[in-house]
Formats: sequence, C-alpha cells, structure tokens
Amino acid sequence: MNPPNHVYIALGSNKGDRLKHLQNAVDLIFKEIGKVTIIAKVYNTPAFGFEGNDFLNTCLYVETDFSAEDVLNKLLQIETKLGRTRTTSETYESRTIDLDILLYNDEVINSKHLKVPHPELQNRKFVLYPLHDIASKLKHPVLKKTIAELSKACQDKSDIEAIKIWLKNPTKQFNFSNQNYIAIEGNIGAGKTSLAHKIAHDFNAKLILERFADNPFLPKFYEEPQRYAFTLEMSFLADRYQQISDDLSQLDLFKDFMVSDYDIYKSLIFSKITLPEDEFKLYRKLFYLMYKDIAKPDLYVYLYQNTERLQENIKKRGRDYEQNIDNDYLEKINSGYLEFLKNQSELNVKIIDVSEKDFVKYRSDYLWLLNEICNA
Ligand code: PH2
Ligand code: MG
Ligand code: MG
Repeated sequence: MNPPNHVYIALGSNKGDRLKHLQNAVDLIFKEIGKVTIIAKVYNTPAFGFEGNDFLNTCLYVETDFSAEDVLNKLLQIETKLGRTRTTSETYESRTIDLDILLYNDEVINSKHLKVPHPELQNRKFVLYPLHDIASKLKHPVLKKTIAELSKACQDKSDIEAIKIWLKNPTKQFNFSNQNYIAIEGNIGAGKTSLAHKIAHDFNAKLILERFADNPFLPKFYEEPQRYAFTLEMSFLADRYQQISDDLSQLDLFKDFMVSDYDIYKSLIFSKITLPEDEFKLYRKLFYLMYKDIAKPDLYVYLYQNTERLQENIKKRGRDYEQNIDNDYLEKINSGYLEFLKNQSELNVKIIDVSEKDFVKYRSDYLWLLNEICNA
C-alpha cells in the first residue's frame, strides 16, 4: 500500500452561519478526500484585503490518496455544495466557505489553477496562526523556514483571536473503543489485509498480520497438495499460535486496540478441506489443545466476497503460487467459514457482504464498511 499524501488545508467563512460552514466543510473533506488527522483552533479574524464581515478561519492536516489536482477539484466541489458562488469580480468577496490547499507533501506546484505552497501563506496571520497550532515545526519547502519562524516574521498586524469552540473530528463517529481486539476474516482475496491495514492506520491500532509469505510449505502445497497439506497446516498453526499469544500479551501503550487479518480458527477451517479424514482428526486434537488458551477476538468480522471477485483480486495481487486456485476450492473455504460461524455463540461475529463494494478503491465504500463494523 502506498503511503498517503500529507495536505494542509485552510478553511475560512465570513457569511451566514460561519461555524456551521466550517464544520460541514470538515465533514465533507473527511468523506471525500481523506483522514482528517488534526484540526486547529478556530480563529475570529478581520477581513484581510477587503471590507467585509469578520471571518472564522482554521486549518486541517489531512492524509489523502488523491493527487494535489484531485484534492483541489474536490475542494471546489465542496465549496459549491456549501453555497459558495463566484462572480467574475477581481476583488475579494464575502463567502460561505473558502478552502485552500496550503501545502501538499513538500511539493512545489506552479500550474495555472494551483500554486503550492499557497503563495500568500507567509503574509497572512489568519493562515499562519491556525497552521502554527498543528504544524509549528514544519518547514516551508520554498522559503526554508518553519511555520513558527514565518509566524514570528509575519508583518500582518490584524487582531485575531481563537474562539472557545472546537470543530468535531468526523473520525469520532466510528467508535472502536469497546474493542481490544478485532479479527478481520474472509476468503483468499477478500481484502482482509487491506482492511486491517487501513483500520490500523486510521484508528491507531496495532496491526497483526499473518506471516504466510514466509511459510516455505505454501508454494509446495499448491504444487503437491496431498503431500504437503499436513505439514503446511501444522506450520501455520504453530506460527499463528505463537504470534497471537506473543502479540496479545504485549500491551502496546501507544496503540488503542489491536486488529489482525486472521483469526486462529481458520487453521481448522482450512485443514478440514485440505486434510484427509484421519489426519484431520489428529490435527483437530492438537488444534483444540492450543486454541483453548488463546484469547478470542472481541469482534470477528467476516468479509463475504463472491468467487468471481475473489479470483479477480487473486489475479490482481499476482502471487505466483495462488494463480491456479480453482473456484471449487474457494467455494469450499467459504462454506467452511459459514459453517463455523453458524455455530459460534460465544463469538461476537459480523458477516458483511462486500461483493458490491470496493473499499480499497472507493473511500465511500470504505466509510460504509467502517459504519457496518462499528455502528450497524
Ligand atoms: N480570505 C481571503 C481574503 N481575506 N481574510 C480573512 N480574515 N480570512 C480569510 O480567510 C480571507 C481573508 C481570500 O481567500
Ligand atoms: Mg483563500
Ligand atoms: Mg480559495
């Protein structure tokens, strides 16, 4: 997964219910652009450069997968949605909302419609004060000075003041605080790992990933299933057992909860399909010995994806040894999971049908999925 881009966005309003416009803008930026990581204080500021009502100004730090041009276009759409109208006048006018990109990574952009860093940033207290709240040590990529240094040197004498009301961070609508440990499950290619990555990043969780890439028996198994099934299942079980017991016992003080891209029970689901009856019985004995003293997830999420889309995802990620998995095998695994889940009364299970969704590609699908996990 590509690391996200860092973008600082200035918000301003001096018309209508100013605070409400700012909050609506934050909500829409979260919905359409990316994770709102930090929100500065809100400042009351006199109109700068023209006669007009006072503004409320603030600034956000946002992490986004979109390019600077795409962010700009989305900001323009949000402005329009929030009632911004533009005339052809050359001078500044009062507006319900103004959204400007201040900085985008440490890029310098000089196109017709987009100048980054914002060319007036260093001259305006209504930009520098909120930006200073959240990024005082950040270096301006052209002026090579920190925001703290630029604030100090700024000649703008406007009288600006923080108001005592804070904007709400829309991320807070998703509440993971009841859970210490969430397991994401699903068939091969359902998107377990992508989702676990995104949740860990967006909600400050410790990420526990299956280490199948290191399993030397996996490629051998796909070549010669009968010969390597038992060895493969045993090695997966040993590894999962060790990892889960290690990770769950090591409390990470700086993380809020844990999220994994598997649950250890998958060992039994897979082995029932891959092992002959007698070997499975032996395996099951060993499995339960280990399973009984391992912590169970507080929430078990099963991502249901149809076989056709699973195959597409498997092709897309292109692991050699997975390319010949047949539909029949995937269907058996899915039935194995559903059979297991049907009989779980102890476990808090959420089965979520993602067959019509693409939460890696579309932020709206990702937010829908978070809502299914947290609130539905
Ligand atoms: N935006 C402007 C011009 N003047 N003055 C204040 N106080 N706040 C603003 O956001 C602002 C301004 C152009 O975008
Ligand atoms: Mg502006
Ligand atoms: Mg603007």
